[in-house]
Amino acid sequence: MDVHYNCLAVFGLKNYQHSKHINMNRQEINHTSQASERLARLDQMLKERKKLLIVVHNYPDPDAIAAAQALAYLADKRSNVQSSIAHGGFIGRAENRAMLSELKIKLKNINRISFNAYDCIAVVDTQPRSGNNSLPEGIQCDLVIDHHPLRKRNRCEFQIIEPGVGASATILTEILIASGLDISKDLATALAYAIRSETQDLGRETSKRDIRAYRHVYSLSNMRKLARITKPKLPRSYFYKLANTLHCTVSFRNIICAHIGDVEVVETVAEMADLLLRHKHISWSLCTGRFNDELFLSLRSSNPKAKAGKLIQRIIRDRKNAGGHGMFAGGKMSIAIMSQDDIIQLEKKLSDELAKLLGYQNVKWNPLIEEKIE
Ligand SMILES: [Mn+2]
Repeated sequence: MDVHYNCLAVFGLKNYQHSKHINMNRQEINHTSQASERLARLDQMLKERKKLLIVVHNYPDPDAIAAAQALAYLADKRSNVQSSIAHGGFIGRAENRAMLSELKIKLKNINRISFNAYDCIAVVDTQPRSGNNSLPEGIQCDLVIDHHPLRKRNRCEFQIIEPGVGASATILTEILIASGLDISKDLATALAYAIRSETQDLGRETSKRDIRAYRHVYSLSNMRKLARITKPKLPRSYFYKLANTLHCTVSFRNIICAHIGDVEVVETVAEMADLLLRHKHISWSLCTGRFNDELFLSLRSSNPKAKAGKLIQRIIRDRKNAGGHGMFAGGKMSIAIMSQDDIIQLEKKLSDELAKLLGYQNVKWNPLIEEKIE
């Protein structure tokens, strides 16, 4: 594949298209030339810069981590620019922790970053001034690479925002391929895991470009590491939370909800929302969890035409702190000054609000599991 992409640069697009040996359609060729243009712009932007700060979202997921890692690699190899990757939360989910340790990825806490030390700032898998990242308001961002719907117009030098793509890692993989650089086993493994997990094994909001990028990086991956990341050992607390979640889950028609209370690991909320969506008769799942005076929400739909990102903004009536894709979205609300009873009321109201927005009246929630198995 590498050779093919290099041909494009050497012989130009026209010759490339007429080659009988290369099995690529016009659309693929367009995306390949788009990736080459992006690479050229990236090189141009990083010229004469020394240090790049890559900001990802708080509690970053594999897509954010791998995309940032790929950008850091490009900056280093193409422009001799060194990068730090920073986020404002931490990483708790076993799979994501395994990804960091197996692939030796280092992330920094944004609170420890002195912004003056960087002469270029990128935001990856999120956008400036959205509620899920900790880039301070006053800091000018130079580059955005994301696949969430456009938030607000940014005055940044270069932005790639493509909601039609399943993963930010796909956008970076295409640019990496266009660069002709060797992709190390660890980086390929990170990108493969990112695309796989972001798209729920290529089943959720997956474009042809995601599949093509995935095939490329998967073939270069370290399979043993990929297996250890995908199925890591889990702590006892995980099973405890899983049991609790199942016991507090309720459903009505095609909607399933679980308000799982205090969580040690924020990512558990999204994980349980994904799990509950697998219920046979369900096409919407909502899960919430409390962490550090905030209530985190994850909304999922199995309908490719769903507008989960818009819906979650309506449920919590806040556009800054909620948003996402068509089939999966997240948000958060402050519960700092609320009593325990008020929080329980709020959680119940969120389920009712979801059902109402989906057109249901007189909603009666039924427990998923009737009683404890003794
Ligand atoms: Mn993403």
